[in-house]
Amino acid sequence: MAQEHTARPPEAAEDWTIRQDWASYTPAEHAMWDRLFERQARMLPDRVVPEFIAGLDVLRMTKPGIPDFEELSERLMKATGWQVVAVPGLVPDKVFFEHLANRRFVAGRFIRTPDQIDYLQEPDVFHDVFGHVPLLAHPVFADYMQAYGEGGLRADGLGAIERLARIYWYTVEFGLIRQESGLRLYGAGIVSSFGESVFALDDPSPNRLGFDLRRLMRTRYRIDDYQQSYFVIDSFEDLLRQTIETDFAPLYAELDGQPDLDVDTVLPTDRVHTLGTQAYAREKHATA
Ligand code: HBI
Ligand code: FE
Repeated sequence: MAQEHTARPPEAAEDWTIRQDWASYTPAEHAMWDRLFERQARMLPDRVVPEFIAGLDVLRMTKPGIPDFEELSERLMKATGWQVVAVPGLVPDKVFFEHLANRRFVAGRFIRTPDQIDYLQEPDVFHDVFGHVPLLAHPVFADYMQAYGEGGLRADGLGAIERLARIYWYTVEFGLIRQESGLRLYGAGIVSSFGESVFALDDPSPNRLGFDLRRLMRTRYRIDDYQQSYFVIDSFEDLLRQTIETDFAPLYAELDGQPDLDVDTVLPTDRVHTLGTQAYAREKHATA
């Protein structure tokens, strides 16, 4: 993960929020949003879960330019009681969870520059807002995000943040969902990435495995390239139910005795949607 802020910058409030200062975006910054938006909007309709497109619509995110968080929050508040607040970059885990538990999504206010169009380390406003916010208009997904924040606050006291971060990574950021029409994207890290939106569904390289909470919590992840395994949920309802019904404290203790799993491991117990060739990863990360 990108470098986290260690000290709260002076312009940030106690809870690390800053003003978005929407009026200060330049035409070039709005144009960058439009360019990214159009590229994704063209490709996503047959790939992303339909609830994502519905979210773009209800939140009026289809209008040009970087969204104004106040306006966006007003619409989101009516839909599911969530808000979007600006932060200076990555915030400490506890601050992050505290916001989610209170139905506030923290978003970067800056936008990538043209030389960073396909890769950047810190989440910018396009990743955070285009990637994450549409599904927050979906009642069940919205509840899942809050439950995740509450779970994070409890995990923080149990020294289990890394386990919980893996769940976030393989669901909220890089999750796939099974629908009648086939596999669809819902993870924000995928839907905000031009390359990964194709790779995650179509490339023969990665594994696509059935979602299993315990299994996810043992699985390492890569932050520097496309994922080598994606996990497929059956529905948002099922994801929420499993998260709410699981008593995590004993689970953390149990998992402490088990080895971590590598990014490309396939277990005999996995429900395999696709057994990946790992050709992309092997070529890209060859160390021999
Ligand atoms: N801060 N702004 C921001 N955005 C994140 O997604 C984020 C964060 N801080 C911590 C964090 N994510 C993760 O470590 C959690 O998923 C555990
Ligand atoms: Fe994200």
